[in-house]
Amino acid sequence: MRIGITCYPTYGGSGVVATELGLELAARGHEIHFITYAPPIRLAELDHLPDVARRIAYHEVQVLSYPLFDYPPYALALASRMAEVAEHYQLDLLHVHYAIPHSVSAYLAQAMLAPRRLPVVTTLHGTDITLVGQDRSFLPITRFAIEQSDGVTAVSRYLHEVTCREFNVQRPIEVIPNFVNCDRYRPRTDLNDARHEFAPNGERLIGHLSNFRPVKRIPDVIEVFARVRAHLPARLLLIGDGPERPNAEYLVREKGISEDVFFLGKQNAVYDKLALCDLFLLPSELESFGLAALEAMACEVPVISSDVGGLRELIDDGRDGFLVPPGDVEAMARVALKLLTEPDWARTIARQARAKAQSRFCSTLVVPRYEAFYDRLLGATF
Ligand code: GMT
Repeated sequence: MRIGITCYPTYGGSGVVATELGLELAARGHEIHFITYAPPIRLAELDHLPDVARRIAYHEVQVLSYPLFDYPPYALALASRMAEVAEHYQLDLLHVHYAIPHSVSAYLAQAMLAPRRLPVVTTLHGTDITLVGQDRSFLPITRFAIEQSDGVTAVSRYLHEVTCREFNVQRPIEVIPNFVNCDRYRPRTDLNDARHEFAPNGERLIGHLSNFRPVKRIPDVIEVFARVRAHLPARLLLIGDGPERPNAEYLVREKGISEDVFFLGKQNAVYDKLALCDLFLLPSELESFGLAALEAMACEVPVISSDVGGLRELIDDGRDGFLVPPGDVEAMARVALKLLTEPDWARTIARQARAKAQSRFCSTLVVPRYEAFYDRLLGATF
């Protein structure tokens, strides 16, 4: 199949899922065309995947800047580019990730090409529904685009429920969970040098990965780490970047723990860093899925996350990870200390986490569900 994929190419779970899906589909023989304003961050993986690279193209969306346009009309530029690429490369369908504004642009592109058929799939990821989509100014058009898409998927049962309830959407929405490539995200025994760099005296390593927005509750990560560090030698790896980073840096200085906290910024091969960790923290206010937690689990790293949204579908509390009420840093620090001081128990949890990732969320299991979904929409087999 020839598939056009649109997403936010910057750091964020929806862009990561869209890019990983494109890589997986290309590896399975499909031709993938990314249509975005910048190359999606994880396309850097293509440097290691020459066979996949020849089935992937990137089409940049340029937005004209003109003094009259205080708000350059990106959604329109995107729609034009989608229609152009779809026509020129004979795309079979468009798959957009994150409803706003991508599903509206795809709807316009489809209308521009009529009567040629160009099915549109929208995947709902999270804040497009839980936050942004519920802003009164966005709600009607988001609901419209969801209703008009030929196929809609949501990344968790939780998100499916919220979409139906808050948007009063009647149409079918298929839950296809996020996934991880279990070959790249795996436990590692070859990282001793890197481990030594961050923990030269055998300190315990705690990790966090996000786009550093307020919903991620970065101050909780730092508070939990400070409490753990008061009891045992530990270091914190903060992977990612975003608006909360300056606050986080300030907090770390205030607490006098700068020497033990590494702000690593945006990273391409996050699996190289996740696999170093003894523990991963995700104390978010809300997560419709919590992709970073799944990536840590696949690397055989135990996760403590907040007990919210789609994380409840990912983690079995006390079996393959831990769920604590959002904001309860005391509980999170207690579980963290127990895990770090009882390595046999931590190893059991970590192994179960990896087993869960492999048996339920591995790309080899989930990507065929997208293919089957496309197949049903097109009414043909491939
Ligand atoms: O983080 C967001 O607010 C938006 C979105 C993104 O683009 O990063 O993240 C959402 O989609 C991810 C991929 O499906 C999920 O793993 C995240 O849980 C979800 N974020 C939230 O629900 C806050």
